[in-house]
Amino acid sequence: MSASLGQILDPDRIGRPILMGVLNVTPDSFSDGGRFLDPEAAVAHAQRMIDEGADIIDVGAESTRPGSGRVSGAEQIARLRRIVPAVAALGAAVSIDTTRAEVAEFALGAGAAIVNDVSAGRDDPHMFALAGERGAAVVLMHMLGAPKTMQSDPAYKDVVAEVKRFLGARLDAAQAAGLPPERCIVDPGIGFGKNLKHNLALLAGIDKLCELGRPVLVGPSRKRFIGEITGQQDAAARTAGTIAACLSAWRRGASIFRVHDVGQVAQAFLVASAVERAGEREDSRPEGGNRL
Ligand code: HH2
Repeated sequence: MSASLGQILDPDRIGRPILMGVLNVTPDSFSDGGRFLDPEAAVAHAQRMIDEGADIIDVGAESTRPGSGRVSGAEQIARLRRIVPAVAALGAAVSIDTTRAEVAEFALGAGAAIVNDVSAGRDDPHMFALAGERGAAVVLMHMLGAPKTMQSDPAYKDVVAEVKRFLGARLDAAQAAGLPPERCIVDPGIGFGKNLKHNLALLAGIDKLCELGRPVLVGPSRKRFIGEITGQQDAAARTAGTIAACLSAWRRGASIFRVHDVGQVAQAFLVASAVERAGEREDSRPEGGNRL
């Protein structure tokens, strides 16, 4: 059962976590580049992720891995042209992972409902106004610098406070441009201008980001910091570490999880949710009652 846009945007929603499956229509993404450039392979992968429990399919045509270069709007649209309408027809919400308003405009016209903007509206001055006019939701993500250079010695005094301040300022900028905060989701941008210590502090500090009053999305999936902890060099083999990061963030209030391995993450959440529910039932029993 997939979540509605209203449920996705509700910061007070309790219950099943929302899973955003990653569909990279790129030749060079860090863990799955080149696998889904072909429209048939892309749509089949989207269907597989929906069957496994994805509520949202996040389609992107530009890699933002550390060191990556830019892809023009026209090239992104060419990669997406057949894929976005076909994925939208599958029934899950579609989000478009782009920082360019012309790409977002194409995708919203082809059935997408969410813009996932890793620049939080800083790359393209038209992004917020476009999303505001079209009734779209927007993910505002924190990034220090740009993908080309962001991992060269990132520095913060207090990473959680600085990321929170940035996201608060971007919520204000969105509102000023006609995009109400009720349609925004915030994201600390795991791996975007952050070292291992910064990523861990942000995952541990999700409760502070929840104070912004908006749903918090996290995208730790397969990222380098997991390899730094586990020693796993193969990005596609970092699922267990991804699950651990998602569960920790969930316990601290994150509600949307951008992941590649939807089926495995969904199973982990089913078990963790069942344990939480059992704990709540235990807690609600009267003192001294029969606990068997
Ligand atoms: N991470 C990636 C891309 N988009 N969007 C949000 N909101 N949050 C994230 O953490 C995030 C994101 C990087 O992952 P991936 O898409 O797998 O790699 P690439 O950028 O190389 O395509």
